Amino acid sequence: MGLGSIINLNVVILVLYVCWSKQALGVTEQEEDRVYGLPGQPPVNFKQYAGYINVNETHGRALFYWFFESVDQPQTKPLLLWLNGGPGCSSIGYGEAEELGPFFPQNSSQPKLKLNPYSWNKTANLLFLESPAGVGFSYTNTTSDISELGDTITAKDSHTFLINWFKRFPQFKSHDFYIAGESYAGHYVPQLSELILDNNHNSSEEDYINFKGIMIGNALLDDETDQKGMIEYAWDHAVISDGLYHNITTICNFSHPIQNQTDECNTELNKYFDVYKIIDMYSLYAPMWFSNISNVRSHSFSKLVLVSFINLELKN
Ligand SMILES: *[C@@H]1O[C@H](CO)[C@@H](O)[C@H](O)[C@H]1NC(C)=O
Ligand SMILES: *[C@@H]1O[C@H](CO)[C@@H](O)[C@H](O)[C@H]1NC(C)=O
Ligand SMILES: *[C@@H]1O[C@H](CO)[C@@H](O)[C@H](O)[C@H]1NC(C)=O
Ligand SMILES: *[C@@H]1O[C@H](CO)[C@@H](O)[C@H](O)[C@H]1NC(C)=O
Ligand SMILES: *[C@@H]1O[C@H](CO)[C@@H](O)[C@H](O)[C@H]1NC(C)=O
Ligand SMILES: *[C@@H]1O[C@H](CO)[C@@H](O)[C@H](O)[C@H]1NC(C)=O
Ligand SMILES: *[C@@H]1O[C@H](CO)[C@@H](O)[C@H](O)[C@H]1NC(C)=O
Ligand SMILES: *[C@@H]1O[C@H](CO)[C@@H](O)[C@H](O)[C@H]1NC(C)=O
Ligand SMILES: CC(=O)N[C@H]1CO[C@H](CO)[C@@H](O)[C@@H]1O
Repeated sequence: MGLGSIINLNVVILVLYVCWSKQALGVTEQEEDRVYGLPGQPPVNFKQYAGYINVNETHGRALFYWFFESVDQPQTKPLLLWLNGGPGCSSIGYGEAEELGPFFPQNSSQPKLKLNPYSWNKTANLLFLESPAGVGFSYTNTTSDISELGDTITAKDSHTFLINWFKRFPQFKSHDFYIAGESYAGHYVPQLSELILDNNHNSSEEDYINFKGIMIGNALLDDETDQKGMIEYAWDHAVISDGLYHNITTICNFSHPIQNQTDECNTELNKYFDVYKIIDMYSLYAPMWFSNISNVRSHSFSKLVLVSFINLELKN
């Protein structure tokens, strides 16, 4: 019996011991992830869980999640996965802590969380995922993974995450499942959706996901669609007039790269940009919050769009 087998045997004994002691204590992996309270957290009547799900054993990749049951009757509510964009934005730091999550951290000398009255937790069970590895609390034990990240790995790991998350939370497997996100999640959401749909066609019943729909805010899909969408949005929210909308849609061709638009088109686009000097394009009905952007006025559309996306990510 070589050293290897002694180590293997020890590992087996250790694994058996761990399994046995967990069972003896009646502790499941799900219960181990239960969060009973956070520093500075007001009392709440819903359950929350947080932890890691392994998505790739050989490379040691694990994704971090934070899950909130709906405030009442979680067993009757759908499950919603939320993804922030970037790429590189944390769904905990933005989605949970500033947008739709139940808790907003406060800037105070002591840890302090405020309840978010606009959280989506009344309607749905909320699952916030840090994705891909390297974002937020999600990690890999293989440093070279970080330079190989991209949409393909992100979608695949997120899919593996879901399969394994449902194994830890089997009571949610039959719930209607939705994916929502913003900005660069305009890539994440459809690509993960496609993987789920493909996999649902011929997966085992065990890996089937009861997938019902998607929602993307401020989606970054591709330049042409995004630019058309921004003009469309400005028009149907009465930010620009029928006349300007007509001029832009007849003069500009967004199939062309934005830096290749004609002078005639740019003249009309500048009128569109001028309006957003007095209206916050990310919150039309709220007072202006962001800094003076008129110094980018003369820059091209693409730069302004980029600035806008950066603004959004800073804000959201
Ligand atoms: C783990 O990740 C590596 C690198 O991303 C990939 O080559 C490998 O196929 C993955 N393993 C599994 C089981 O998906
Ligand atoms: C990463 O490495 C640490 C330290 O060896 C280990 O505890 C952890 O389980 C590994 N993570 C994964 C996902 O394999
Ligand atoms: C948090 O509060 C401290 C002390 O009042 C202040 O200096 C700091 O700028 C605040 N940070 C944010 C992000 O508001
Ligand atoms: C079904 O599984 C096979 C083998 O794994 C794969 O090649 C094929 O693409 C899958 N079909 C769909 C629709 O995902
Ligand atoms: C639309 O273009 C025409 C021709 O250049 C111009 O006279 C008109 O003022 C433009 N309309 C708006 C609302 O800018
Ligand atoms: C817009 O540009 C594309 C690519 O050059 C071209 O195929 C298309 O015909 C143009 N559309 C119009 C309405 O001119
Ligand atoms: C953009 O315009 C330049 C200069 O006219 C031209 O050389 C280039 O091919 C155009 N690019 C595209 C993708 O149309
Ligand atoms: C905004 O920028 C313009 C041009 O740089 C400057 O003239 C104007 O005073 C600035 N406005 C404010 C409120 O800072
Ligand atoms: C919209 C909504 O009902 N949000 C609730 C989420 O949960 C917290 C904590 O119970 C409530 O305070 C929010 O009102």
